[in-house]
Amino acid sequence: GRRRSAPQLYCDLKRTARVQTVDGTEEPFLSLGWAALMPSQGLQASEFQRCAVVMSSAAVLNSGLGAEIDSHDAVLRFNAAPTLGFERDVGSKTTIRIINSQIVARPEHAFNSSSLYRNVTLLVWDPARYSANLTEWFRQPDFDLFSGYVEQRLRCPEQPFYILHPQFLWALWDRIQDNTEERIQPNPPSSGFTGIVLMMSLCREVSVYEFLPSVRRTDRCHYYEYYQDAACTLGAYHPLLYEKLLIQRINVGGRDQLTAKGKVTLSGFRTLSC
Ligand code: NCC
Repeated sequence: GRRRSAPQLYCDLKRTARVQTVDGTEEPFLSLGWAALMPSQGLQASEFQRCAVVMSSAAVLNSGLGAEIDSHDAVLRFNAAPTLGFERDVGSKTTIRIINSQIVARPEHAFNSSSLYRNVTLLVWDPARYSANLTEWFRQPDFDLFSGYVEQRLRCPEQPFYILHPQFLWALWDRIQDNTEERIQPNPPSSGFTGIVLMMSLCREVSVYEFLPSVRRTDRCHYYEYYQDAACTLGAYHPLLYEKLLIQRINVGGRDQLTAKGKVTLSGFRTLSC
């Protein structure tokens, strides 16, 4: 792929990376009667003005960004990232949480009892093979998200809880590959990148914190855990480095905001004339 200009990248993303959730109209979900299981309101029904996306990076520690983050109309967080005890740096508001299928499937995350996953809009994803059909994926997900999903829908039908469509994830991957000369491994984008594009489609303006690291960058992985692994910031399984290069190209915020706050500002798709 050849490198595209920032306006081209915005328009490519807006046109091709439409947020799509599993809605029960395709097999195998159609025959399984999942249309009735899905939330009645589509995800796209929510619209926000200013949104914040808070990465789980340890670089956010000692940032004092909590109040700024909470001033947004909606805040997106990831996986098991808590706010309790970290309010000064990450804020306390959570509107949407994106989780990968490990959170639902692995007992240590206590998905059915942890308060992290209640009272928020929840989106789960699982890596299907590139261009695998939904039936193959349903039979053999990376981690079994489907049983936990059904249980949670029945237990808590009022909670907006969606499964991200693999086609959406691979459309994002295509955009990342388009923006680079190198051949990227066909692994799905990180939850972080997926969340950024989701918010670009729901919000007028998106502030992203500690995706592109600030001066506080560190080899420590998460703000809420002690282990060190540089791959968390640069990527091993996910094409994280390439995701970050793309986001850097479409940042409309200042350089000082990036260095001091690890903050990137992006325009929502609604504001683009393309
Ligand atoms: O680590 P994770 O991601 O939950 O982080 C959420 C998103 O924040 C961005 N990030 C994180 C740490 C860091 N130092 N720099 C960053 O930029 C990334 O964009 C990341 O997506 C995931 O994407 O779902 C991931 O999930 C974890 C793990 O499964 C969950 O935390 C649950 O425990 C994955 N780690 C492992 O499986 C060991 C990680 O690879 C991706």
